Amino acid sequence: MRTTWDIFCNVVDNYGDIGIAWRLARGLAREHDLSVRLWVDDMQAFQRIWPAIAVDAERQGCEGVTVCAWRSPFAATEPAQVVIEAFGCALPESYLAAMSVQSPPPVWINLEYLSAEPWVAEHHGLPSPHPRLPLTKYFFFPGYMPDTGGLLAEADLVEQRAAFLNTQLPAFWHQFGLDAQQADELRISLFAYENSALPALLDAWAADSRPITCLVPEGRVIPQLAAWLSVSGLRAGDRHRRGALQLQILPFTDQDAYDRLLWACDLNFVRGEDSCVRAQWAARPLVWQAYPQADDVHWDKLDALLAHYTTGLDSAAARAVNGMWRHWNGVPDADDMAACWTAWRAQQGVIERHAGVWCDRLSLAGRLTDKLVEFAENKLK
Ligand code: TRH
Repeated sequence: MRTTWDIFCNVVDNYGDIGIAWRLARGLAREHDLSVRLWVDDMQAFQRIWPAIAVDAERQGCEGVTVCAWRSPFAATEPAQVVIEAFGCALPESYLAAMSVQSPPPVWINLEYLSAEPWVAEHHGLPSPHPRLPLTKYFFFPGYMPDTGGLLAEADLVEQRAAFLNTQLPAFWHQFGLDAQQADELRISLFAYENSALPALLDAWAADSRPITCLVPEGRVIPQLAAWLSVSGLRAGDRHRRGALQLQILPFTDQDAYDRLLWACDLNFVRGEDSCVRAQWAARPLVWQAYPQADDVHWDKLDALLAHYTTGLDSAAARAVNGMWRHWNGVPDADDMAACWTAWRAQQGVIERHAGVWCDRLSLAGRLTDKLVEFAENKLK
């Protein structure tokens, strides 16, 4: 009998919660032959990152996963052997009560947000007994170090990326009406939250000495881009030129197609959690915009990842990466954007080589799906 897993995902905002829950569910079903149910409370958001999802279906099979609508009140359901509560989403009370009368009780795991901060390793795997019920919840922290829960990645990610780059790149550009890249051209993807540093970055790109093509999936930065271009609105397919910069709006695609965009571009601006990790696995330079949090606590997360990421990079290149990332995140002590961009451009070759080295180093953290399965199996014994 295959071990049964339930993953619960409450979509707070954006696409990170469902993006991670879906990547995890697919990975567990595909690579570990588990029977996985994914409970999601916002099918609309889910459909944005995976268009095959039917928004009205109570239950549907997709990619080997049983996708279930998480409704309130929650219908009586027999709990799985392993229960993943994504990002402390709080399980339905009736489901929790059903878990408490199972024998043996399910392995209950809270999957936490990813951070490169040093405290993550100390907290990874810690138990928390339920105050009333005979249940224990374990905290599972993804992370960049071997003593954390590791990172989401498909087992064949490197092969998939290489096959795409070897055989599919011309067709990939062609679908957007783009020719093969010119020798001195830089192709950049931009996935970001609203950002006050954006107009100055676009100015710097427009003033660059070499051509830059910026590809922007439809989303939160579109109004800012339209304002910078002095146009009334922007839609997928629109293309505008200002100086050296050509801006093109792309449709928001499914997760796998977005990966291909990251693999194809020379530099990727990413945000939040999942796209940041995917950009690292793309082995290309990236600029990360951390999910903004109250009291700027996300700056700690930013600096923690920067400290890891720039280890082994020579000091001028490390300064250039730090400058871009920190300025993009509104850290007040950073240089202005034009200076940051000039410094980044001067170090581009070094930063590109480092992106490949970093991607290899990431594997040392281990794969989250493998570690989660091992953790759960040990508890089930
Ligand atoms: O959407 P996000 O900003 O999600 C955020 C963060 O995860 C944050 O940590 C969390 O607290 C907050 O949500 C609630 O960024 P993220 O994490 O990169 O998720 C985006 C997902 O969307 C990712 O799985 C990739 C996917 N995606 C597509 O499928 N198609 C696309 O065209 C694009 C641009 C993204």
